[in-house]
Amino acid sequence: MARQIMHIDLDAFFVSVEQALNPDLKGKPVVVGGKPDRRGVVASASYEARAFGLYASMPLRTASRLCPQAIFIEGNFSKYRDASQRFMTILADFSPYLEPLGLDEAYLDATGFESIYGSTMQMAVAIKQRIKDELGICTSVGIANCKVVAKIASDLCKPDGLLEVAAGKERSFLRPLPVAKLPGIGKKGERILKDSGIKTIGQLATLPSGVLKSHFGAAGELLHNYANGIDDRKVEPPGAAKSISRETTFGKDTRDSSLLKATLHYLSERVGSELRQKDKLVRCVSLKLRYADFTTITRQHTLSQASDTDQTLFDTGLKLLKKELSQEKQAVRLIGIGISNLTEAGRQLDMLDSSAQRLEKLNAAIDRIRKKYGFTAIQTGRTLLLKDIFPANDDKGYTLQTPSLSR
Ligand code: TTP
Ligand code: MG
Repeated sequence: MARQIMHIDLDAFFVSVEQALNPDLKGKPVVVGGKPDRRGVVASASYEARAFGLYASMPLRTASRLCPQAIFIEGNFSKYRDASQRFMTILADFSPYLEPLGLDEAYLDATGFESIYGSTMQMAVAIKQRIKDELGICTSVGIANCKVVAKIASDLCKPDGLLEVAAGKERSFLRPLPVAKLPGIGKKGERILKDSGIKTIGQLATLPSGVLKSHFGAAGELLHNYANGIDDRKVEPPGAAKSISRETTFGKDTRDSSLLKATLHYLSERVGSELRQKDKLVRCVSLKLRYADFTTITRQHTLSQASDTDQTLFDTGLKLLKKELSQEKQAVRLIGIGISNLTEAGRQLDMLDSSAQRLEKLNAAIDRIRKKYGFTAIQTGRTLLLKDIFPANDDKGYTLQTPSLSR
């Protein structure tokens, strides 16, 4: 099932708070940032002020020249902090899967909530209405199957907008937009791309990821994915027991089962090592695969007993891998393993299970040796294959081919 991610952003936030507290300011060109005779820049401009060409970060003097009738306000951060807290509290009423980004925006995972509200669209309408009723502020909401598309959608439909990008339409939605709309492309990135004749996200999407890597380094692969409407990032509530994952993109798409297994084993070891460092146990193991045509799947399995051993992670991942590859014939571009649902390691292992105990001891011993001598000091049978494929790199382990994604 496609995910339903919302990006929610308050319109002209600082100005809207001032307008809610002083209705005389409504419908007028208003600037928060300071008086126009001051050095300093516009922090927030009302949409009426934007009609005169004003925008955030513009010097106040320039703003007052372009729009002399604008009302300039110093601003008061504690008011904005209070409004922000109330905004986030309203959102949390709608879904616990909430990830605040700064003061006036958040991602919300609404997958599975359709049945409660009728549709994600109707849920978004209800959210907008409550914010309007309780804070007196307009909001814009983007809905899509991933974060990056939802964020671009909310930006495009401002102010007081609501825009849903239907699953499967991500690429056609992004295609005509200027590259600057893509998060991560700043002024410099825009210039580099313009020099190569790339103006739209659609043009960017068709560039081979290698070309983007040469311009943007490790971020190139990510940009390539974003431009194609691919973004697997989860909505991560703050403070929640985070998931741990490791993934890598192969230099060349592959169906070679030894290479897939070896890589999966290596990634399982890396995940397991971090899990034990955090002194946690895990119940939910997931495998992620991206195929040659960029279709990306994740498959999950819940363990009957919480565990922290590399072997359990690998065995579970391998089962999921075998099942998945028996149904899909394409070559694999990326493989990853992740764990979620972390619990405190209360040593819940069944102490009668001597093989579980042995594995636990073995993993602890391997971790100690690796801590002392580096990750590649010990190689288990399966990862030995990697030795011939990827160069070992001090204590960080093998250098996988996309370090950005291998974390
Ligand atoms: P934004 O959401 O970027 O801007 P906005 O809410 O004013 O306008 P809109 O979302 O409708 O385009 O930023 C939120 C607040 O953060 C903004 O009201 C003021 C503050 N801010 C600054 O102080 N300086 C800045 O350069 C920017 C961009 C924002
Ligand atoms: Mg905003």
